[in-house]
Amino acid sequence: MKKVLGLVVILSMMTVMFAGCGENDAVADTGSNVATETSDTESSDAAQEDTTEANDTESSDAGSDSLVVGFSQVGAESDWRTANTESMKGTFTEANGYELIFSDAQQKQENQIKAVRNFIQQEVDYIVIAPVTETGWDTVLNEAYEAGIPVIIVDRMIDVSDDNLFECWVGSNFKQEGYDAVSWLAGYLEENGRTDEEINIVTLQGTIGSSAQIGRTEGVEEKMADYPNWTMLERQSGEFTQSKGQEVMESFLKSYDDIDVVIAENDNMAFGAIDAIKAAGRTCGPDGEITIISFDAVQAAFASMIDGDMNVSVECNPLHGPRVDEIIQKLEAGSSVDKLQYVEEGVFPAETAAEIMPTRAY
Ligand code: GZL
Repeated sequence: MKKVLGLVVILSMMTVMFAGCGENDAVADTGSNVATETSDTESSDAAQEDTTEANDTESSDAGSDSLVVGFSQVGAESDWRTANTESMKGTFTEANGYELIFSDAQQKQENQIKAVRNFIQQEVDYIVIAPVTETGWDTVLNEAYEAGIPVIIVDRMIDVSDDNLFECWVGSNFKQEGYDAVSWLAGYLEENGRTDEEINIVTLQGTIGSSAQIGRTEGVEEKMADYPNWTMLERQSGEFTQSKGQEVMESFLKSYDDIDVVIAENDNMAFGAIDAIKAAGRTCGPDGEITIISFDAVQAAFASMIDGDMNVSVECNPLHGPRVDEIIQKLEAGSSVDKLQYVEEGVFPAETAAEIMPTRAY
């Protein structure tokens, strides 16, 4: 009710302020990198100005009886992240009974914390967070808890002192993804008569401290112990981006002349590694010198496998929107929800990429 009254006051003020403006003029840009569309929750834009310098924030149009969801997204660092954002924006629409306030934290936790405080200030109905890293969430989640706003975590996990600070988590089993990568490599080497060969591996890690990086690194490390003839030459973070992945791979190629396998903890870093390998006059992929193992399995990874550059991509499902919608509807109906909800995932090798790519949703 508070929100409706505030809205009437704000809209009256807006009528006076913009009397001479065209009907659909967007709300005046409130500062650099803030994409704010005209919405009937103009009061939220004033509150959002606190995060102007920190987040790209946008609100969708909505009716006053819509459920207001504040979503703090990591950033836009990868194809996977784009697909994840599209899934959330495609789900939390006015037609589905929602108003979405979306904030892009540009991969900085401090921006996510600002965005969550902004959501609390706006008295949203639900807060959804895709946390950039696992730690540092207790204080702001306590604030949301005190404000009585349920928090749902998607994608990466958080490490908090009390798991009552969030309703539930939807995401991937990252350690299992690491196990799957090792299982694929063992099978691939066996098929090629290389089971007993000395295998030298380098790893492009994701954002250090993110559960995707922690789980994939730990999963690979744990299962590699079963293969004493495999050596992990070095691991370094490529921060889940293509440019940094290429940069790190260039340094690996300068340091080691006997790399057999690259494990890239996401497809975009794999694309950067492939560019670096080719620029160095080397070859990769099923018919190349260096085997490329990646994670995410976005459509561009299938294209890379079809082009003969990448050997395999271990899927990481980004389509969390419908799952979160289902959770919110259950909570609205007073039902309980499972604390941890894993999404289904597979392993996609180059051999079947052409056949499967047309069926891929992202
Ligand atoms: C995984 C997700 C990771 C992806 C990357 O769930 O957190 O972050 O693997 C993305 O592509 O940047």
